[in-house]
Amino acid sequence: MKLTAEQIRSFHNSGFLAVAEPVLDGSELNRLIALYDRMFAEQAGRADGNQFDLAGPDSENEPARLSQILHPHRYFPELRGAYVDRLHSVAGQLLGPEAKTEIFHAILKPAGIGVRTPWHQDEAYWKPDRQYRSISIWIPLQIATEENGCLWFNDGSHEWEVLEHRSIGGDARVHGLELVDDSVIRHAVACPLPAGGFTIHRNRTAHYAGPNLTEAPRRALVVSSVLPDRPYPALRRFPWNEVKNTQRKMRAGGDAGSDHT
Ligand SMILES: O=C(O)CCC(=O)C(=O)O
Repeated sequence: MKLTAEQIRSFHNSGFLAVAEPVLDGSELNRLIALYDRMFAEQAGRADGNQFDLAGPDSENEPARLSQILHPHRYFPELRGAYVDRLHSVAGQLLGPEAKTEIFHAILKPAGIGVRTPWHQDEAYWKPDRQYRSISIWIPLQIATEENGCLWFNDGSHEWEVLEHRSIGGDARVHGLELVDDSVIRHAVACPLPAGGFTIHRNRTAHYAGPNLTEAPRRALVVSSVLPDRPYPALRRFPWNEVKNTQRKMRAGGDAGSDHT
């Protein structure tokens, strides 16, 4: 899969790119959907803190409204496939040959009850003492629309510092983060996609997805590609992660704080 010069230029200018040409064919899509639904039905990774409700207190008694599984291929290795190699070659065109590519997470907005993913920058989840250069490739396993929760990006926000975040709703039991002041979002672009199409965004690009208002689940798989991180050249703190007190962290034995969403 080769990006055009215009796509590469647009990605570097805007901090995101939507590619409508599917990276998955019909049989790969069907295979991945079957695995995906099994994985979420079994709550793969829950005991390790890798499956949780990103948008709520993640209690055992309530259905997750934004269910996430980090590193899902550790539980379902069959999730890997030739599409990861195809995406690695796309990532190489943006980050260069040193980039390493792997499935990163799966995120499910259930039919009807799936809530919004508030505006955030991925780097806000990570370790503040490291400097990152990475991309996330978000692939819907069905059509993604404004009604079921396609991604939106704020054009140019990859150039921002990491802005102040907090746990969603200011509730430290919630793993998911949101920008404290989302009035900075002035150039939001919705990116609807066909099944198997994909968006690409940088580690600081501010992004959002609306609630799932449809009768069908919104399934998305995320592959990430990273260059080696380096020490951050100044003292930096992300206090919103220091005060988090999540069930997933407890299940992981207290060590699940800086994982990516
Ligand atoms: O799928 C979503 O709702 C949000 C995904 C996201 O924030 C990400 O992959 O970085």
